[in-house]
Amino acid sequence: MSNPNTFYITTPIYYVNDVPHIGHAYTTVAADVLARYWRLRGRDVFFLTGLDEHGQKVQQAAAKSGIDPQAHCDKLAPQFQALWKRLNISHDAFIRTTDLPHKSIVQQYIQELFDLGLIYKAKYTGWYCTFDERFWTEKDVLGGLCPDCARPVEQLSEHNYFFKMGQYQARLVDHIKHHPDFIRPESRRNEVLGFLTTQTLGDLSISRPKSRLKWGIELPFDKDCVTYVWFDALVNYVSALEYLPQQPSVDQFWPASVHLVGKDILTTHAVYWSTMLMALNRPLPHTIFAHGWWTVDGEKMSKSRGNVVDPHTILDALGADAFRHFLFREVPFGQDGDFSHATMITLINSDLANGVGNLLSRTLTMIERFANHTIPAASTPALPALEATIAAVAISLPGKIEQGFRSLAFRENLQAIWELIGLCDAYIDKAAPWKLAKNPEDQPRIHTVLHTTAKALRLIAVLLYPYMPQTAGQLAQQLGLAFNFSAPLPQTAYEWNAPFPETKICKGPSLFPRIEPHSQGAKTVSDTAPPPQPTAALPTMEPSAAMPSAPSPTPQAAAIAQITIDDFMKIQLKTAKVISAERVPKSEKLLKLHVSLGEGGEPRQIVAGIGKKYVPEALVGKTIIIVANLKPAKLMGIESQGMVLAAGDSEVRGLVTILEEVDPGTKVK
Ligand code: ME8
Repeated sequence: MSNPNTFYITTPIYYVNDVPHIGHAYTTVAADVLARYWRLRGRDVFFLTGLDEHGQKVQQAAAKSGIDPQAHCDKLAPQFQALWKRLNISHDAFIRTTDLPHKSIVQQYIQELFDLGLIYKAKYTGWYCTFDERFWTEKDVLGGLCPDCARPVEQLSEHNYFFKMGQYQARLVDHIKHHPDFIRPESRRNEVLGFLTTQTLGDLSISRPKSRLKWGIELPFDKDCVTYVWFDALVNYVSALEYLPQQPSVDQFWPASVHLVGKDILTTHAVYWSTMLMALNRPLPHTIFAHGWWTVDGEKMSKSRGNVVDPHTILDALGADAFRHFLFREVPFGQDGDFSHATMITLINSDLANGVGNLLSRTLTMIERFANHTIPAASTPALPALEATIAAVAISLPGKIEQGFRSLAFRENLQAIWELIGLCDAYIDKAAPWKLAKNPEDQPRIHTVLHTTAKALRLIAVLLYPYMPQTAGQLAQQLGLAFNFSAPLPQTAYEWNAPFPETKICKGPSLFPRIEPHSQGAKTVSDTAPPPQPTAALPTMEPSAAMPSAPSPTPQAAAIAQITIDDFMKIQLKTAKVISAERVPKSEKLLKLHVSLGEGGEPRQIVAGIGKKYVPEALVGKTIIIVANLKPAKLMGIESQGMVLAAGDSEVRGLVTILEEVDPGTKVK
C-alpha cells in the first residue's frame, strides 16, 4: 500500500540520443503539476526525473557525433536540466543511469534474480530491430520490417540471459484485475489485459553480447555481456531512492504513487517492470498512467520532417506558464493531442490575456478607484443570486480539483477554474461598479463586488499554482497576499468562507499581454508553418451546392467604394454582452452566440464565423460590437439576428471590443 502522506511521482528517464522536445516536456510538466499540488496539500513528495544513458540508441548517437558515449551523455544531460529549469520543474532528484550507485544496484538486482534461479542462459534466434533494440518473432515481422518502426529487421542468433517473465503472467493478470487504478486510463488497462489474456507471455532477454553492444552495465556473472537497456532503466525508480535523497528513502516512498509514461512505453512498464518487481518480491507501483501522443499539425514529430517542436522557442516567446497552461488546457490527459501554433495563441489570448489577466487587472483597477487600494470587506449584497452562485462554485471547487488531481484530469481542473473566472467576469459586468459609483449609497454594494471578486482571485491563485506557479505568485502578490507557495498552504487558503483581511493591493503590470497571431512572438515553432488561419468573422453563408460562387472581383471592383454619411447612418452599431456561446455542430468556424442588448430584452442570437479563432468559453462575459439592424438570415439552418464586428480580412484577427465599461445596448457611432 502506498503511504497516504507521501507522494512519489516519476517521469520516464529520457534517452540522451537527442535534445528534449515538447513530448518530453509534456510528461515532465505533468509530473511537476502533480508534485506541486500534493506538496501544497502537505504531502511529503518525491519527484524523480532523469536520463536513460545506456543502450544502442545512445551508443549510435555518440558514434554519430564522433565522441565516446559517456562524453556524449555528459554533453547532453545539461540540456535536459536547463530545459527543466526554464519550465520551472521542481524535481527532487535527477537520476542518470551512468551514476555509479545506480549501476551497482542494477548488478545487485540481477545477481539476486540469478541466485534465485530466475535468470537462465539460452540460445536465441530471432528477427532483430536495431532501432528498437528488440527481437521480434516470425509472426510479428511483416515483409521483413519491424512492426513498430517499419525499419528492416535482421535475423540474429546469440546466447543471451533470460528472465523468467512468463511465469508471472497469471499473477500479473490477477493484479491488474484486482487493482483498477494500476493501469490507467481505462482504455490502456483494457489493452494490456487484452494482450495478457489472449497471448502467452514469453521470457525476456535481459542481456546483450558485448560483441554487439558495449555501452551498458556489465552482467555481474558474465563479463562478456551487458544488461539490456530496459532492465537497467526501469530499476531507476527504486535505485534513485537508495542514493539520491539525503538518506535512503525506499521504505518511505516505495511503491511509487504514479509512474507517468507515454503510451509508447506502457508495455515495458506494465509488464516488464511489474514482473521484475514480483520476482524481486517488492510491491508494485500504485498507478502507471500512460498519456497520449503529441503530433504537430496532424503529423508525427520527427527530425526528418523538420517539425520537432523545440520548447525553448516557445519559452523565449511566451514564457513558461503560458506553455504549461497550453499543454493541459485543450487535450484530455490520456488522449493524443495535436500541437498547433494557432490554438496556442488563441488560448493565450482568450484564457490568459482576456481571462485571468483581465479579471485581475479590472478588479485591481476598481479597488484602486473605489476602495482606496485596499480589498474592502463585504457588506450589502450587490447581486445576491450571482453571489450565491459564485460562493457555491467556489466552495465546491477545491474538492473537485483534488478529485481531478487524483484521477489526473488536468484539463477538467482547468475548465473548472476557468468557469469561476467566467462567472466573476459576468458578475462584474452585471453589477457594474462604475455605475453604482454614481450613487454614494451604493458604496457598500461596490465593496461587496470587489471583495467577492478578490476572494475568488485568491482561490484561483491557489488552485492555479500547480499549473502556473509564476502566475499564482504574481496573483497573490498583486492582491497583497502573503502566500508562501514553497510550503504547504493552510486549509484556510482553500476555504471560501475563511476570513479575508483587508489587505492593501499592489497592482503590477498586466499578467499576459495579448499576442498578435502573426507577431514575432507567435513564431514559436521551429520550421513549422502556421496552419491555415480562421475564416472571416462576419457570418458568411456556408457554401452550398445550390449557390453559385461569385466571380473573383476585378481590380476595379476590389477598390474601396465610398458611401455617404446617410448610408453609414443606416447602420445601427451597438455594444452587446455575450451571455452564452457554443459551436454550431458540424461547422469548424461558426459559433452561435446569445448576446444581451440590455434593458431586460430577450437575448439576441447571432451566428458568427469566429470559431477557428475563439473557443466559445472565452467569449462569455465579453462586450462586443454588433450590427443590430441587419436583416435576419439563416446560417446552416440557424437564425442569425445581427452581425459581429471583427478585424481581419479573409481571416479573423480579433473581435472588436470597447475600451471602457459601457452598458450593453449602447449605441456605437
Ligand atoms: O522511452 N508525445 O525514452 P524516450 C508525448 N528511455 N510524449 C512524448 C512524445 C510525444 N510525441 N515523445 C516523447 C524512453 N514523449 C526510455 C524510457 S523509462 C524507465 C525509460 C515522452 O526518450 C513520453 O513520456 O524515448 C514518452 O514515453 C517518453 O517521452 C519517451 O522518451
